Amino acid sequence: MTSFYKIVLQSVAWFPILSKNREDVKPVGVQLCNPNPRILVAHLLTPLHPHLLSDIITSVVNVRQPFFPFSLMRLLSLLLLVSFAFVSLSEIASAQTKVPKYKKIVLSDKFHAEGSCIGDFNKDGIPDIAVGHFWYEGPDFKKAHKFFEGEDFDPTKYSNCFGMFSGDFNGDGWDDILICPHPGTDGFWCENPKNAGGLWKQHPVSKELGNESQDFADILGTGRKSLLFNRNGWFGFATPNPEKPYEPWDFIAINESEDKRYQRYTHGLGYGDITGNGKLDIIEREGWWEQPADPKKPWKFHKFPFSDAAAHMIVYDVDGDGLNDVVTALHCHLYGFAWYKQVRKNGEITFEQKVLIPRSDKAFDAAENSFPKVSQLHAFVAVDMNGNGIPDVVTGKRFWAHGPKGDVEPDAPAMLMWWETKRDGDKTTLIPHIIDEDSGVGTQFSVGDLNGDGVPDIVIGNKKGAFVFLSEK
Ligand SMILES: [Ca+2]
Ligand SMILES: [Ca+2]
Ligand SMILES: [Ca+2]
Ligand SMILES: [Ca+2]
Repeated sequence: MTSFYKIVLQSVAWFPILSKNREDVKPVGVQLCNPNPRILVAHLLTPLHPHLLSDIITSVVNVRQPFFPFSLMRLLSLLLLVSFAFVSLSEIASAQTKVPKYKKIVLSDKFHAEGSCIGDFNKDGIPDIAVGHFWYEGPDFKKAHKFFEGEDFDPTKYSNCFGMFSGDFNGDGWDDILICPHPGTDGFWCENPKNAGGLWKQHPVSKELGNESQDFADILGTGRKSLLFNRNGWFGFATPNPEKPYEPWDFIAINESEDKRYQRYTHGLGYGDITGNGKLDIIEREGWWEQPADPKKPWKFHKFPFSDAAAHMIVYDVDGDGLNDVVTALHCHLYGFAWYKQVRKNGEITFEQKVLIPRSDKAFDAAENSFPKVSQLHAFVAVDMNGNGIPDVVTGKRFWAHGPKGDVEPDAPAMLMWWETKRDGDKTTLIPHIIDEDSGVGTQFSVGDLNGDGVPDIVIGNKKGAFVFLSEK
């Protein structure tokens, strides 16, 4: 052990810096407070996920210790910070190739929903999850609570839940749940009864809530998320009004005149800053809509053929050139997956297609084509899976989207996978990693850190059941 580490470790052994402030870094704090230097060194040399590192840095910077003079505290905190930063450099480099491992938890083998969400529904500080009409208590998700009407649905047909998003929609401090039911029917949110049990009271979000895979994001940058969907000829987003939380959400249409393309089963939407001016634009399969200075005025449409039938369309800078790119299914009921590199030609924005899985309505030989053989990518989430600070993409096969005979190779393995963003000059691409071959996705799913290790966990609801993929070492 270097003398530098000795000084730092002996210092931190005397006071509980980290365990005081943040529940989610407690395991590290407990180890750091242990006066046994071997444990401390072991921990410092254990690969640190960069998410966790940022939490630790936050905790150190925010530390308050009444027993030490401020300057000494600050010095010790800085020493600790420097030591973590020193160790982290090599860890960040190694994390780039680190593939997360998962334990599969089967919550149910019944078909309840094709969506899921994450929230703290009993307000005990531990993340819980919901799949269809049940929410499950963390951290083990064994105890289920029914919160709206549902049943064990026939997997050859459809459920009453295509998407779910959690948030505190009435501002009472408790996480509520938004339900996107069968496309084209009325969307609603369920009010958290604050541990009172029973079914949750329902409130309207929108009539005729359309699109097969909706999304939920802070489109206007106000700190309040909006539901992105389409409604009977109109494409736009609805936001809860804090003054009137129990009334239907305020809908802003981005198209100027009614358009029959926007119907209950429309495919494809997403959001991201395409122009680079800090405002989120909205993406659809036939182009993108530029956010104007006044978002209530019509948005400018830029035509571009991204996809024949998309699901969630993901926007981030894939190749790291400073321009945001688009990742999408080419057809979410057949084969086809691509990313589109944004390029500027004479100041105009356009895109170059980079195929990841070819667009095909027939089965093809994966080995011959060197593409993974997976069809029906009907739900997507962008998240940094390996902790290198660059978003990756989680997706999978929507199992039995149209029943056992309705789609290409309906009984092929129901893959759940993530695609690692691999930047390498002109050869930037996304590399597939299979998480599971007997689950897949539905029309929406959720990713978040359920067990506090800084590694994203995945919650799935689909026709095979309800599943959690929990990260493990
Ligand atoms: Ca909880
Ligand atoms: Ca609430
Ligand atoms: Ca780019
Ligand atoms: Ca985790």
